Amino acid sequence: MNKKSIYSFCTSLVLGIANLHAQNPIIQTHYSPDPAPMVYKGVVYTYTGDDIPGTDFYYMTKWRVSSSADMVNWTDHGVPISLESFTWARDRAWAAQCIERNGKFYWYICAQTVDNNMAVGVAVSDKPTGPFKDALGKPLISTGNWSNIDPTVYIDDDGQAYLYWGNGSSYYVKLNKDMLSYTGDIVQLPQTEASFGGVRQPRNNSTGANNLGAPPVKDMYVEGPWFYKRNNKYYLMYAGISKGAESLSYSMSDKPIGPWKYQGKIMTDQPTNSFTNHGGIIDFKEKSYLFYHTGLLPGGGSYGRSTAIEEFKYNADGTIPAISMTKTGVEPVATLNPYNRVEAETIAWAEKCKIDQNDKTGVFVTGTRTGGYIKVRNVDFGNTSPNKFSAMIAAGLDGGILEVHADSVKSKAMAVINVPRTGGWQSWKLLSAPIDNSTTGTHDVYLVFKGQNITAGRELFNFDYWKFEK
Ligand code: FUB
Repeated sequence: MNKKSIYSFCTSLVLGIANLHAQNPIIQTHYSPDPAPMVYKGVVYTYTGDDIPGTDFYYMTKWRVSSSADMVNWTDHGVPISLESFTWARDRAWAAQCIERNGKFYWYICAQTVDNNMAVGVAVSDKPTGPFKDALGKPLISTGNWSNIDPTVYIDDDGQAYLYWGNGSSYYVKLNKDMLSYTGDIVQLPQTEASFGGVRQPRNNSTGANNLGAPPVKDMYVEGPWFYKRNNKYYLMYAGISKGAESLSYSMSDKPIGPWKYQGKIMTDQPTNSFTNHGGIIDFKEKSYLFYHTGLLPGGGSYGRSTAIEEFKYNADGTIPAISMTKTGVEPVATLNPYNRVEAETIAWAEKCKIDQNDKTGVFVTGTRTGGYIKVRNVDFGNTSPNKFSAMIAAGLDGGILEVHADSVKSKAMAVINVPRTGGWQSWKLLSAPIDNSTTGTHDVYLVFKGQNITAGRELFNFDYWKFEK
């Protein structure tokens, strides 16, 4: 091998390995902007919006939630709330965050009101995945302007909850214990250089959100605050500005209400293919993670944004290092048990399939097509091989083939299910196949969709859940 071919061999090896573990964006079956992570009982929930590709503004209509216990396999819980859930909301289902208090979940959202302003509302549920209901039947924060977007909420150790939000300026109120009302005035934070790295120029209200005023500015608070406390320090991460697009910056304080001290940019100067960036930070299983969004999912862009995650380590003084955007994302922090029922919509990476939901089945995988697959990472088969694979499937037409592979779509199939016509797209049948080649230990599993003869180009079958048996 000459030098050039050795180089190209090494490059393809590196790229091959990178693609093998491509994990960003974390959801490929729909767009997932404005991620707001929440840790509850050993599971991370990610609350997002739902961008509509092809639009020319942020005209979203619903919010979604996914969860993971291992940071790489995300279970889609569908759309628990939409604009229809809030009688006062007209359009623009924008950034939101959910928090638990005393066993109830409060999902703070923002949307455009019937009088064309933006307002913050709150939906409540007994479960992190819903069903949620508008708790008030009216907005919680509605002061008749465009700045009432992007609520972020945190409950301090003394039980006092704070709601921050704002486009152009940030605001906060102290929430009451009911999480549905507040006491005291709405406070607007001073937009000083010391607090936010730059001063925002006056904005023109007629053009609405994301009007950044006259450049150039070093940095400044734009929108998308994320408020939290860690080791007695308070953090306010937000979308600042860098080279004509948003970048994530942050400020710190010793008190929940400031004064805030600008700390610099967290994520910047890498092209995200999106004007906005919006994120959240959590600690989970002794690791720290930044959730953010990019327009990098195929077909994406400023109005087709998707959640991505990077792991990072705080500096010893509690400051946050610069974090680079990657395609590989994060590593699993747990294994997945294939002997429990696994929802088909539990996905590390998916191609050529979509997610749908209805009242009877809940959330399920649909639109499966030849060449498509679902990858599930870090599946632990244990010391003895399973001997049976089962899948709950519905096919309104001639079905197709569902193959199960370990580690690669090209490996010898572990199991093959020939999917017949089941009598309708919601006529579910539990189909099973024996395990052909013994598999033990931990592997990535690929559930591969294939058509045969006339089914090759069509939607093949719907897929609700799967499991292995010994
Ligand atoms: O997703 C709509 C808006 O774009 C959000 O509310 C902002 O934070 C920005 O991401």
